[in-house]
Amino acid sequence: MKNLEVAQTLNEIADLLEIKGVQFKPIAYRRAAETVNSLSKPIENLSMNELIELPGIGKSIAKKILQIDKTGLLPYFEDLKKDCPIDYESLLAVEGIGPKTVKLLYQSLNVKDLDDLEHMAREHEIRKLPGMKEKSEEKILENIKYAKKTIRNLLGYILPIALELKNNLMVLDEVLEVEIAGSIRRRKETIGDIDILVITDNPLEVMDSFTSLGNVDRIILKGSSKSTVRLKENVNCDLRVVPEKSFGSALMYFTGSKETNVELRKLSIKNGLKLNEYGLFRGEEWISGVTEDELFRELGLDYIEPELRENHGEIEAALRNELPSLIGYNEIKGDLQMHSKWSDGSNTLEEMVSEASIMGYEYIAITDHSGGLHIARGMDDKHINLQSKKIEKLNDDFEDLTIFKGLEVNIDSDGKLDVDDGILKDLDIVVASIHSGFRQDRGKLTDRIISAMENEYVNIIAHPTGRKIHQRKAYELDLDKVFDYSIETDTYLEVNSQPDRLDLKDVYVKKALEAGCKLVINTDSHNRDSLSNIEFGIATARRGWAEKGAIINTEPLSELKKILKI
Ligand code: DGT
Ligand code: CA
Ligand code: CA
Ligand code: ZN
Repeated sequence: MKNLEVAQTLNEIADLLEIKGVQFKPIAYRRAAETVNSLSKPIENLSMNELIELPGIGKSIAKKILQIDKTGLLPYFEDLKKDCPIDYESLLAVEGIGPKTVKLLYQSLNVKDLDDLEHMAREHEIRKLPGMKEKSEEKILENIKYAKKTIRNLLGYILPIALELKNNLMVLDEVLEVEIAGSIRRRKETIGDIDILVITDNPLEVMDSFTSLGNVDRIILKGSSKSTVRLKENVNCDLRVVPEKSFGSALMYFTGSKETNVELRKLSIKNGLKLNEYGLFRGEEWISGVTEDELFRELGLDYIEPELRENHGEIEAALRNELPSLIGYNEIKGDLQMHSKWSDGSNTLEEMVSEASIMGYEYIAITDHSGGLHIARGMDDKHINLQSKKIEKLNDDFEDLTIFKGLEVNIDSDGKLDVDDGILKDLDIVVASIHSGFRQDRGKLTDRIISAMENEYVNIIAHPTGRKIHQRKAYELDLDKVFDYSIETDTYLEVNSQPDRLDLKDVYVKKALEAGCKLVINTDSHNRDSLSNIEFGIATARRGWAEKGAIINTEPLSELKKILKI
C-alpha cells in the first residue's frame, strides 16, 4: 500500500508551496493528503475516475497521484524541490517551525539551513521577527539540538547498513567496483547520509537495482549518474556512478571532508593544477584520477588515511612526510574493560571469555561494577573475591588467553573510590569511572578524576569525559591537568568504543597524545556481541592520529604486564 508515501509527498508539496508563498494551493494539497491518509484501500488500486470522486481530490492532484503510483516519482515535486534553495526538510524538523516560519526566516534573515538558524538565534535576530519572542528563540536553540539528533545517526548504527548496501551492489553483474565514501569512510562518530560510488558500464540498470533494493523506503531522486533513496532505516543514501578514469578523484572528493577538499584544491592551484571530482588537470590536460594513491603522489603528498581528512593539519604533515603511521584495525591484543552477569552484563563470565578467545585476543580483563546492588547491580566485597577465584580457575581452561581479575570502581562525589584498597590490591586491573555527580563544577570534577588517578591501584580512567552522543554532554574537565596526572601516575585514559560514547573523542585523543599520554582502547562490553565494537574505538583513535605505540593494549602480554605492574 502506497497511501502513506503518497500522503507524505502531498504534504511536502504543500510545505514547499507554502514556503514559496503560493496562496490557497497548500490547503488543497493538505486536504488531499488527509483524504489519502484516511483511505481504507490501497490507493494504487484506484482509477482516475475513482480518485476524483474522493473528497478534496481534483483532476490535477489525481493525475499526480497516478504518476507517483506508476513511477515512484513526481516531476512536479522534483522541480519544486530543485527550485527551493532551502534545506527545508531539516528546518521543518525543528519543533515549532512550520512552513510559514521557514519562509519568514528565509526572506528576512536568509536562513537556509540549521547552521544559519542556529547562528541567527545566537545573534538574537530571531526575536526581532514578527510573532517571535525571546522565549521562541530559546526554544528554537533547544529544538535544533533535537532536530540534529534525528538527522544524524551513530556510525555504529550506519556502518553495518552501508556495508550491506555495498555487498548488495557488489554482487550485481553490471557493477565493476563499489566504494563507500563520505563521513563513513572517514569513520566520523555520527553520519548525515551514506555516500556510495560505483563504476559500471550500465548506469541505468544499476540505478534500477539500487532503487529497488529491499530496504529502500522511497526514491528521492533517480538519475543515471546520481540517485538518492530514503532507506527504511531512516537514513538517506546517495549512489553515484563515476567513470573508471575518475574513480580515484571522485573517491577523494566524495570522501571529503569538505574542508580537506578545499585545502587540497588550494594546494593544486598553488602547483599550477586543478583538482576536482573528475581528476587532476593541468590546463585542459588530464593528468591523473584513477586512484587516490596516484593523486596524492602527483600533489606531492604522502597518502592521507581517510580518518585523518578533517583539515586538522594532515595536509601540512603529508607535505613534510610527517603523517603518523596509524594504529591498524587488527592491532589490539586485548580488551581491558567488559562486564558479565556478575554485575550488569547480559552474558556469563564464561561466555564473555570464550567470545574473547574466538576473537583471538591474548588477554582480557573482566571489570564488573563495584558498589553493591545499588549501582549497576554491582558486586560487594564478597562477590569480588568469589569472582576472582572463578577467574583464576578459568585461566586454566584457556591456553592462549590470559584473563585478568578486574573491577570497575566508582569515583564518588568527593573523589573517593567505593572499594577499599585492601580489596583493590589483590586485583590485576582497576578501572575507575564517574557515574554520578556530573553537574559539579570543572575544578571539582577534575579533582575527583585526579584523586582516583592518585590511588596506586587504579590503572585506567574509563570514559573520561562522560559524554553520551545525543544524550549527555561531556562534563567539565581541565583536560590538560588530567593529561599531566595521567603521565605522572601511570594511569591510562580510555578510548571507550561504545558507539554512543567514543570517549575520549577524536580531538581529545589527539590532544592527549600531543601531551605525551598513552591510552587504552576498550569496548566496555555488556554482552559478547559488543566486543566487536572495538573497531569504533580504534577508528576514534585513528581519527585522533594515534600510532600503535601510543595504545598500551597493542602490546603483547608480557609487555602489558610490565606497563600495568601486574
Ligand atoms: P555527512 O553526510 O554530513 O555525515 O558528511 P559527509 O562528509 O559525508 O558529507 P556529504 O554527504 O554532504 O558529502 C560527501 C562528500 O562530498 C563530502 O565529505 C565532501 C564532498 N562535498 C560535498 N559537497 C561539497 C562542497 O560543497 N564542497 C566540497 N569541497 N566538497 C563537497
Ligand atoms: Ca555523507
Ligand atoms: Ca551525501
Ligand atoms: Zn555497566
